[in-house]
Amino acid sequence: MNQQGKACAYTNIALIKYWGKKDDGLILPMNSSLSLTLDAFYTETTVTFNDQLTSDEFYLNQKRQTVDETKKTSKFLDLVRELSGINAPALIESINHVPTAAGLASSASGFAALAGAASVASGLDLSSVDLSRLARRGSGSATRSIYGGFVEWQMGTNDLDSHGVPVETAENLDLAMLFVVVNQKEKVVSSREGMKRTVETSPFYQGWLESTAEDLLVAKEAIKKGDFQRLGEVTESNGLKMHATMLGAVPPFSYWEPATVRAMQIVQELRQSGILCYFTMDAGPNVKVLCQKKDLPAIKTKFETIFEESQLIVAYPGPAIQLTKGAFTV
Ligand code: 2P0
Repeated sequence: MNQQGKACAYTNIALIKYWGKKDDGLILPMNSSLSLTLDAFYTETTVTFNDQLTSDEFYLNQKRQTVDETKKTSKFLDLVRELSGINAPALIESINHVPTAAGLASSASGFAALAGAASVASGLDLSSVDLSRLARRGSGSATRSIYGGFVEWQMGTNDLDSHGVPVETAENLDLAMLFVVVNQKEKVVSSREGMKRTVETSPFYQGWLESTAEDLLVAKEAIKKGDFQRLGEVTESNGLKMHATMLGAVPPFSYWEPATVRAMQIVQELRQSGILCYFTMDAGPNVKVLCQKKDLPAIKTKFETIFEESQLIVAYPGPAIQLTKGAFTV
């Protein structure tokens, strides 16, 4: 047996954040979230089920991963084996296309590509909804990387109804995102650990949940109407509120560094000078600036006065996952 599938999935950045799980095993979130899939960072993965192998073999960027580094991938493939009735181990070859020194390695594109490649290789003919549900079991943010453009991850109530859904988008929203890479080092608190600690200990978490539901409605309405300013304002506010919950956790933590705050100030200065742009940060110090394409040159020029050119990466809205059936030999 030698069954192969290939997938290319793009990463996404949440404008309305996912922060906290109500079910750690199934990865069911505490709140619905909304993201933009981007073209600049993606993962290409090939999965080959082969009963000649004695165990799963995982190569990331052409480097063989240790048994320990392969565990999360194998656990995910066990799900696919269970669904498809395949028992064979797999060869997993994955290339992360992230610009050098970006420090933005993403589990979103990684698990979306793995879900896509493995489901094709195993002969599972999944709908986008079912593929999104499957990707969710690897990593929450991967749920959204099955679709292109704006995507809502509807939290649902169980394994069946928690998945991504494309968001109705006005045609005039001509968007871009500038990544300001502050630090590329491994984060001290993983997002998985950080969100768990926040849910369990932060007194601000309840306030986050209540206001994020409202933020989601505002963001969807702004996207539908093509209201960039409203979308930007709610994006910036939602990200700040997520980071505020971490300061209330026990022990408290923050991902910000001095350069993170400096980048936030630059965005405010740009706005004061009449250029609309808005920041958001994830579980790390890097800053993402949401803007309209027409303003990108001026925004980039301003950031170049403080940051190195190599710290600035431009991205545009990106496509849905692409699947290819590989060689099929028995
Ligand atoms: C998001 N983040 O919505 C949020 C905002 C980080 C901050 O999804 O535990 O790697 O695998 O479900 O998806 C990062 O967390 O976490 C994330 P798991 P994931 O993009």
